Amino acid sequence: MIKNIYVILFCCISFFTFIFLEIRRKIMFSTYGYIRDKENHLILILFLIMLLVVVPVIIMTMYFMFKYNENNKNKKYCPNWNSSYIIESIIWIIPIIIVTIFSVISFNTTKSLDPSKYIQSNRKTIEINVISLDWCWLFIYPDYKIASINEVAIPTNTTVKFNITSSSVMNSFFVPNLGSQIYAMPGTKTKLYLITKHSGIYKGMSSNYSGYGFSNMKFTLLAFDSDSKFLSWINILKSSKTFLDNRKKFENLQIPKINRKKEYFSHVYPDLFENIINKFHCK
Ligand SMILES: [Cu+2]
Repeated sequence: MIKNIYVILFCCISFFTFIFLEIRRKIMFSTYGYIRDKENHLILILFLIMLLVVVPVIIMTMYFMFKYNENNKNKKYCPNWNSSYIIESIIWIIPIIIVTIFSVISFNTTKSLDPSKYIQSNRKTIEINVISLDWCWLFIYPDYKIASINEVAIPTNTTVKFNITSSSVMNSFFVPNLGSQIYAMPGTKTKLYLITKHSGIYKGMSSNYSGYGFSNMKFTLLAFDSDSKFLSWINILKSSKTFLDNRKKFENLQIPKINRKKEYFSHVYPDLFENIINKFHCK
């Protein structure tokens, strides 16, 4: 009787674990980006392969509980049993095969999702320069010579190329719902390609701890499904009264500040991004 309770308990725990994973999957998999879709696909495949291990283990556990139960009159008692080549082979070969499959799939997918790899789309690539500061994000549109703080806009289904650097310590550029993350490093330019599939407001952040004001170092990514909406956002920036037209104004931005509000600049002096990278190199 007590043994049966354990079985029921075991089944219940398995069932609820499954439900929990299912809910978690639903939340995790509500995504909107090309890269993130591929990542989810990888997670799902690995999850299914893992079930090939988990499900037999659950079944075998239950089977052994019944088979070697003291009430089972048909059980075979073999106190001198010491080894079995069949069992040894199974417990070594199957894990080796599974780990090999895991490694090959993970390696290939990870390699194909290299953030600096160009993603094809049938529209003109938009380039955005990103500078991480203490503790905010500065986005520069070199084609329009405008900039914004803590807000960036892109059109959907368009390849966006982010050139990323840091004017301070190391940070990490990350829009969780769209996929890949890449470091923003002083003196270095990193590249990240993204494509948004649906319009909306996305949360962006730094996923690399960088000091006191780090927890508020967040930005908003606006994805517009039409060029006119995107251009009207650009025009809002262009009509801003604040400029980023000299070195002095940029230095003001470099003063560490917590919880900086979004800001728009209608003019940015040329080569700002390159200057930031070069300031860390010896003259
Ligand atoms: Cu680094």
